Amino acid sequence: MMTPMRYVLLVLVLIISLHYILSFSHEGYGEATSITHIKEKLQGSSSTQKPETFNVDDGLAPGAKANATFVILARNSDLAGISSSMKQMEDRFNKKYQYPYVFLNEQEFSEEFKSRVTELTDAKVEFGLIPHDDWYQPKSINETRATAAREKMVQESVIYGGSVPYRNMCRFNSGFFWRHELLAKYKYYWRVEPDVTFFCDLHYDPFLVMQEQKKVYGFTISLYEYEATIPTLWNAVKQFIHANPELVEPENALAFLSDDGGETYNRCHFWSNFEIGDLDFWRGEAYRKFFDFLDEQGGFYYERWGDAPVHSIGAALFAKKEEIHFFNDIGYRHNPFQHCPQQPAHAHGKCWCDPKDNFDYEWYSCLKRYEGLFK
Ligand SMILES: Nc1nc2c(ncn2[C@@H]2O[C@H](COP(=O)(O)OP(=O)(O)OP(=O)(O)O)[C@@H](O)[C@H]2O)c(=O)[nH]1
Ligand SMILES: *[C@@H]1O[C@H](CO)[C@@H](O)[C@H](O)[C@H]1NC(C)=O
Ligand SMILES: *[C@@H]1O[C@H](CO)[C@@H](O)[C@H](O)[C@H]1NC(C)=O
Ligand SMILES: [Mg+2]
Repeated sequence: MMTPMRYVLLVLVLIISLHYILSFSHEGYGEATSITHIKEKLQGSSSTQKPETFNVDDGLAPGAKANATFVILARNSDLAGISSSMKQMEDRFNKKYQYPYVFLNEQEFSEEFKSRVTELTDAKVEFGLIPHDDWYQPKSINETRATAAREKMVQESVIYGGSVPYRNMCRFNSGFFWRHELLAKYKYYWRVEPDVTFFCDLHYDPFLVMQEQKKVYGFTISLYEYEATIPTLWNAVKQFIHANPELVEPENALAFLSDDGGETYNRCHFWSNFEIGDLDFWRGEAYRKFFDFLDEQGGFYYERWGDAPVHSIGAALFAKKEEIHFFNDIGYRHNPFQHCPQQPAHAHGKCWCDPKDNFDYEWYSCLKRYEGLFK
């Protein structure tokens, strides 16, 4: 039995020790980076070692270190799905790193949207309006032909085959998001979509991987594109290469895209709902000219060219294959596929996905072709 007097004493002792420990973490933010260090301090350790400085794995907030931002294209109606994705991003990674967010929309974001997403993070959040011509179907598109193409795709049950907004989105993501004024001050971006899942704690900063290893494009899932959405895309690509051979990188990743040296497209692409990339790569001469050429063909509207194959073909042709990075330890799901890290990454990231539910070597995955580039 504890007498009231003893109880009061115990509480007092607890308060005093807590105060003592806290005073250390205040005094030496850069010194008391771990329990071990705090213990050494309490024991009056006479260690002459230099105090540990921050590293990305110490659990304290170092703040954004790379020139980078999240980019989220969204409608006001995406608020619930965006909140879910963003909360996970904060919990799994960004509460330690504090990278800013840029939201883009062809309509004004509502006050509710802005306040709800802003309260999910301590980092800076900016909201941008997309310039009219970067989003809407260009005047040069023959609407009679575009309408007929959409109707045919609806009959063939092609996913989003009848949608103009979806086509606007694909064209914008291919050729315009990286030109938006709110992104001008950044070099790297991480694209996030509504209703995705991040399964694992990230113990490092992927933007620093991009920066330090000079990567230009990072992915987690790769797969085959629906043929019906891109029937003439590869012909256009071949025309572009023929007219601009000097823009193609000699150490490219063409073997990821084609099994016959470029004659035909095997439809492999990186799934662009997840991307960590170098904005300056898209801004560069090769990709910019490539996009402009594709845009002139009208295939974003006469077919339904996706930003995933367009980005992937651009990255594979104009970057070195070593500059394309597989973020194997980022557990990620966008319905209906997921990448679940295998051991030991699974345990290291405290991932909550089932390691057996992993798209990497399913028949519809292109990961083996990516890995084949380095064999
Ligand atoms: N502002 C705006 N954003 C859009 C529009 N359509 C799609 N988006 C965004 O563009 C991205 C891709 O759209 P999604 O609808 O997720 O397309 P998807 O990933 O191919 O398909 P599902 O996720 O399976 O529906 C998401 O970030 C959407 O929020 C649009 O008309 N306006
Ligand atoms: C627009 O497309 C339709 C259908 O393909 C074609 O008949 C028409 O000539 C085109 N119009 C112009 C101005 O090119
Ligand atoms: C960040 O990157 C952009 C694009 O490369 C560049 O213009 C800008 O100066 C960079 N900012 C800093 C602080 O390095
Ligand atoms: Mg999506």
